[in-house]
Amino acid sequence: MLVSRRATHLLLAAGLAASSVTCGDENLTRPTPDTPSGELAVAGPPAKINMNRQPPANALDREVWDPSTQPRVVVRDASNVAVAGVVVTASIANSPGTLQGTATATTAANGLATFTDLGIAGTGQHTLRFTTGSVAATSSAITVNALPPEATMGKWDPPVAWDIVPLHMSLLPTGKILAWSKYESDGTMGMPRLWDPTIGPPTTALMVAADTMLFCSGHALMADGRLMVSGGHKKDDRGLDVTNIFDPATESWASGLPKMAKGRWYPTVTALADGRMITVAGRDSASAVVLLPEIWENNQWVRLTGASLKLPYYPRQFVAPNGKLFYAGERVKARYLDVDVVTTSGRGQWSSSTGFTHLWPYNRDYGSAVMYDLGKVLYVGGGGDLNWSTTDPKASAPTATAETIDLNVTGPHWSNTDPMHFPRRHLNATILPDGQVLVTGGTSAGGFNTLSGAVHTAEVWDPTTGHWSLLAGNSIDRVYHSVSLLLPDGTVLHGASGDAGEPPYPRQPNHEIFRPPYLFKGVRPTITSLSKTNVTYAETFTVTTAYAAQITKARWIRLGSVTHAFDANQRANTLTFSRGSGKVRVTTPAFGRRAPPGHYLLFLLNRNGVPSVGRIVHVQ
Ligand SMILES: [Cu+2]
Repeated sequence: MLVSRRATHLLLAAGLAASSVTCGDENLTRPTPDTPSGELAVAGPPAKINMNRQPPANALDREVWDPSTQPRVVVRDASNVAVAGVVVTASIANSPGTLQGTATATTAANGLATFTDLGIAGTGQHTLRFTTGSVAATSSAITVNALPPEATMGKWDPPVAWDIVPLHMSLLPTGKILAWSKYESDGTMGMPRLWDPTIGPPTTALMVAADTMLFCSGHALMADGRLMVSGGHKKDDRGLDVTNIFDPATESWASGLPKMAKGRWYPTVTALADGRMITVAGRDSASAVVLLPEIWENNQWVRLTGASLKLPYYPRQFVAPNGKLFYAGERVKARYLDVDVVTTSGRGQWSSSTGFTHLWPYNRDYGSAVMYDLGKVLYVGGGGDLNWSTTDPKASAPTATAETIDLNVTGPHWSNTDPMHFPRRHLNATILPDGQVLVTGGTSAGGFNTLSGAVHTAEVWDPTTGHWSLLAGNSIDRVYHSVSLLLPDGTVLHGASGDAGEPPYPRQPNHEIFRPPYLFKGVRPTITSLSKTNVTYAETFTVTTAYAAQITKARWIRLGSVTHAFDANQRANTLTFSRGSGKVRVTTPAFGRRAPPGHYLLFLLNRNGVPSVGRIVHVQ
């Protein structure tokens, strides 16, 4: 590249201005001033290019190399003066293969051109060539190895024992996990356990005794990070009217809280856009279905007398972008609930219209649903129990079908997506950092909980293609009362099953950890620090990361709180961000109806979908 002396001079000055932030670790000296006035030396055209840092000796197919092994070259003129502002182009020097990432880098004032996100697709031995103008340098060899099978299938760790069957499970803002069962191993009332995974295995979990039986309650995390637990177990099909709130800061349960108007057994609790909580459905202490939702506001429960509706157990419901509560199922007909409107019937109103229905024309009992991105719901599996208590049409076998519901359009709009490879009931759907949805466990057989149909093979759904991919299988039957929970490190805990008291459902006081394929694709971005962990809406904050140039996506997922094949707390947003030198600037959603206040796991991802470890961020 031929550059006029004047142009080179200007580029050199521009390069120097930038060098203080971009090249702090280089060990070359800057050109010395050659005139008494301090004017800078003016470099001639590039005459030499040399490797300053070699690419990795070994890498995986398509891996985005670590910043510490991204190649760097230095460009000098015929007099050994560093040349600034010239573009260096990288390419593969030999053998088939495709260079991935940004193949050009511009020299700074010290003549260094640093690449930031290179990788090679194509196995075998490669060298890279770096050229500028008519000069070129060749790197040392890079051996690119094929990805391991786990990069496609993921991997299950062996089972890990608990003292209880952790069939209700929540990830708390402290990173600890609160879980409870129906019974202790001696058959007495199940007591919650608080497990700190950094301390030891789940058997080291502390018992945090509750006054009442929390089995079959509904739960979700409040805006301040406490866990709201509504209702509980009086006896089978009969609920308690109690409210329990666990404070992760004091690691204790609040006492003396206002009760609900009705007992609730199998209700769903949801955090609303403004931080209020709502409890919907369940059966009361007399085993009657509770028709009126109750909303937690000003530290008490208020009945929504205008919103009487008969819904089956554990409604799959989400706050929609319009701020209303969206009931996605199990019933065929979906509905919106406006919690504040007042009609002649009272406060609160359900609305629906023609077309507010599943495409699969049966009740999706014990299917799972997730809001995997803003206003986008995946409802998958379910059905298969002809004895299920609903007036809706019922299927005799569980379904493999899945459908998406887009709440961002007026309508909303239902679409078929591909069916899973297995029909499933009692499955768990879990949002992954990369935007895909993992499905674990369940049974493919009809009837309430037929163990012979237990599905061990996991599957993952890609929202961009609508396809399901088969993953590795876990070792234990996990059907009714199984859970799955995304952990901050990007793995998924899949555990529990049984503990219902009836003999053919074996108790599974254990979990297995699933390591998704993205953990086998090489270098993982790391987050060094956050400028703040308490943020508000429409706020931009800084994430310090040496991987900034490799980040292609930022997402956050609300901490999970799961039971009975549904996580009432997880939901995800894709966040806007910009890349800077050594940092990424992330902007939070505009308001609570896009991301209800509370705690989220923030992930940064590279182009392979490899996520960082999640950092917990509190938005309010
Ligand atoms: Cu149950």
